[in-house]
Amino acid sequence: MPNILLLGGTTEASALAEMLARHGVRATFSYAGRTANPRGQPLPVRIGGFGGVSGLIDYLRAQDVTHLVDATHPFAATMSAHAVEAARATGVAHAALTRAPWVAVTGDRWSHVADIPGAVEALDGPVSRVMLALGRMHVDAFAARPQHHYLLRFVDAPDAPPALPDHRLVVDRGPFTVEGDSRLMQEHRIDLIVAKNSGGEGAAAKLAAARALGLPVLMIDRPAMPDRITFHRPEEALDWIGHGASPGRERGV
Ligand code: 3Y8
Ligand code: NAP
Repeated sequence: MPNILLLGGTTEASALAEMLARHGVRATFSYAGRTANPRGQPLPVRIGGFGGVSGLIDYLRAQDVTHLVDATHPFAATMSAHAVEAARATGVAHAALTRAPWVAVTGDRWSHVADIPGAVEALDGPVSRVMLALGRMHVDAFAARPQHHYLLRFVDAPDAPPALPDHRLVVDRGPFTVEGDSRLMQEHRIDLIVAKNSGGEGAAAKLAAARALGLPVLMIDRPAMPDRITFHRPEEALDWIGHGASPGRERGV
């Protein structure tokens, strides 16, 4: 009988959780514990890190997991690397469920940087009004560019004010809408949007809003990922689980 560990935290992970629950597949949904009130799931939920690769290996063995589905965000590179390594060490079947990167379309004014430091580097210009749609974890890096006015958007209110002298903070968890993001950009007279190339729909509204308003976007490209079976639609992952993906098991003796 399959027993799935679903590493979550994205719209696609929540969609797969719904399908697994509907099909009565035994599965556990896992959050890192980054947010105060993560969305409820129709599966048993565990919250918090595993304790590195070895912790994850122990978990896979102790829970007799047969399939590990990594549906974490494309920027959750550490978790994804651990998942590949732990699945290989235990022989547990492994697949990623992620979304294709966004590509610029007519009307988009994107420039690309490789990572957060690259985005900080690119902001060395004159004073601008910057929408930093990157969440809370990397905001301190932008203290190196204090000249700008920043519009920040976090999932939860921070314990201490962000270390940016001139900022406004919006607390909102998304998924977002084009109308809402357009209104936000106009209200705050935004000149530039900084975004991660997350893909998917849940974070795409700001790109459509920027296009409609003719605003430039500084796009942070996603980190490289190890080679692995990768699905882009939850149905494909369900098929893989349901149709004879031979449940990988540690070779018992
Ligand atoms: C904790 C689980 C669902 C999943 C919803 C998606 C959509 C809304 C868009 C902007 C961009 C950002 C951020 C974002 C989006 C979805 C999805 C997505 C971006 C939750 C969630 C968890 C997190 C963690 C959080 C990070 C932050 C990133 C905010 C839940 C809501 C910027 C990424 O405050 C913090 O510490 C937040 C940290 C990692 C990135 C960062 O660097 O700060 N996501 N987001 C997951 C866990 O604990 O395991 O609380 O319900 C999930 C979602 N966030 O089914 O409803 O699918 O991507 N999340 C980015 O993409 O750029 C917001 O503001 O425009
Ligand atoms: P990360 O940097 O790749 O992971 C750092 C550590 O967090 C991992 O080594 C692991 O701790 C723990 N972790 C991450 N995801 C986990 C999960 N689903 N279940 C249990 N532990 C997890 O990850 P991140 O960028 O901080 O993202 C954390 C979570 O937020 C992920 O679930 C991701 O899907 C979600 N999210 C992230 C972003 C983003 O922009 N990064 C956007 C939307 C949602 P141990 O080493 O102790 O096991």
